[in-house]
Amino acid sequence: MPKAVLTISSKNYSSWCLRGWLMCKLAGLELDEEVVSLADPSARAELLLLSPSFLVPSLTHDGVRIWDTLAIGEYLAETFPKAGLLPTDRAARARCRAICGEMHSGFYNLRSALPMNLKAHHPGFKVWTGAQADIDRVTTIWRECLNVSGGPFLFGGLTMADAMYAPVCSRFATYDVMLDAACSAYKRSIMEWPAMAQWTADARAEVEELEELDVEF
Ligand SMILES: N[C@@H](CCC(=O)N[C@@H](CS)C(=O)NCC(=O)O)C(=O)O
Repeated sequence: MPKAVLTISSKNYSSWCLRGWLMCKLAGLELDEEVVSLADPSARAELLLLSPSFLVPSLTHDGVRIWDTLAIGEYLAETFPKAGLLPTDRAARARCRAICGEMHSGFYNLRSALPMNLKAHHPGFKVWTGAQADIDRVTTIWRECLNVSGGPFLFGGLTMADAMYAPVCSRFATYDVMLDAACSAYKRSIMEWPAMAQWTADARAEVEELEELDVEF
């Protein structure tokens, strides 16, 4: 079987690519990374062939192409059931899917006001009320999950939910978001997850910069 290919864009800015890539690492999938620059028109034309939505990440594995992060997680969980992308307990599995769905379809204010930028650090960043409401909901989810599981990850061991919330941890670090002890410890565990540390190091070495996301706050 040919090696899997994950099409991604910037490691510094693309939070969905980070999620998809972490899910592949969790599944133990050996893959080649195909990096496309979304600013480049010829790369966009090529991407259209790989990802009908124009969006990345897009995974090609065993003749199957999947161009949505949540679908990538579900595909990997189904294809590699022993990898633990979903909890084994039925109720925990349902909660895991629910919080992955919440991340996938919500938190618009948080995502737009605090864009992922692994190279940046904005101490004293002023969070506006709309984004704060999203932060409060995220930290409520984390506290509830960590209380039930005992940590260190949302469902004890790593699952696809941790991949979904990993870019939020990096945003909290970038924008100096104040957290309680439990959420801080969770953020630290995610940032120290070796796959996350590897992605972060790659992102910091990346040359491409998007001016609109590198404004001074
Ligand atoms: N719902 C999609 C969202 C993917 C997405 O928005 N990807 C961004 C990069 S983080 C993208 O490809 N944007 C296209 C562009 O910038 O032209 C998923 O779950 O994969």
